[in-house]
Amino acid sequence: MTLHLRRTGVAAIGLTVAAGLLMAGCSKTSAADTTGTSSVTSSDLSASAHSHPSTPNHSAESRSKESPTSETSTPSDAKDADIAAACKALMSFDAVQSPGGGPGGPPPAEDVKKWGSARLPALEEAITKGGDALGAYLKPLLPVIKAAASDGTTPPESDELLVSAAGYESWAHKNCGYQNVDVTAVDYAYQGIPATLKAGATSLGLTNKTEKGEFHLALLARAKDATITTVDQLLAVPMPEFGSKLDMLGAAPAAPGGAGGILVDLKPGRYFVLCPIPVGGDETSGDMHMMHGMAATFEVS
Ligand SMILES: [Cu+2]
Repeated sequence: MTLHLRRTGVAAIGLTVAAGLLMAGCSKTSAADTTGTSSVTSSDLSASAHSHPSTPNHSAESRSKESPTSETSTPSDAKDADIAAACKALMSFDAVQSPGGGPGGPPPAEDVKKWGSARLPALEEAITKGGDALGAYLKPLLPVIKAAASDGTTPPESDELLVSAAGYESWAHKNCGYQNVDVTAVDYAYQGIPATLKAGATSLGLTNKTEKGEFHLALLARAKDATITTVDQLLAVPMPEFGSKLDMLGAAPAAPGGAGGILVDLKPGRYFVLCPIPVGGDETSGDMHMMHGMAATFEVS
């Protein structure tokens, strides 16, 4: 299976999907390349979405069952682990925003190198401190991040990597004691996003309960223009400028029936959660879930 959808939109908006593994700009699509020179266009935003079968390994069910089982079944491991240090490392890992690609192209190797180099120490720290349960999720990421750091290799599309990312996010959600936000994605809305959240370390988990078999994403962003405080105001921004008006903080991708997450240190202010996945997987329409209700906002105080 391919992961086109996971990089969808998000990628094109110049940010990374969730774990940041699925890097931006690699969409070969840009089919409707009516794109101008602006860094983000509607065709970029809707690039490369395909309906995607569910990834059974990290279904919503397994998210709630698998991790606790593996974690609680290794008490000796837990004793040796330094959970707080591992959590801090994961937070740092997620905080590195990946380079955006140019329209229709992958990010420059130099940018990928910087991204990989910034992430590698955090990943190694999390593997060292987190114990076996967390390590099992993180180790598949290691060669990918190393390759990015050493020669600027863009991470491949891979279900295994997505499952790894979902796995460590889920581990953090259960073990780090951060402010947890549990969001459910339906077609097309987010459920469970509170109007206000406290500042500080936060784990946002996304569970995809699509009935249309569509991928969903929780793209966390802040508007650069502080006068934009509502979803309507934000969505009124013309698509060619849309991406450039946002600071992207991360994205949680979730396959149908699956889950994803983001770790983020929230600062006071207004935040938006958006799903730029194209409706029905139609890459060329420019019609995205966020235009049909899959957009939310919250205030951090
Ligand atoms: Cu969606």
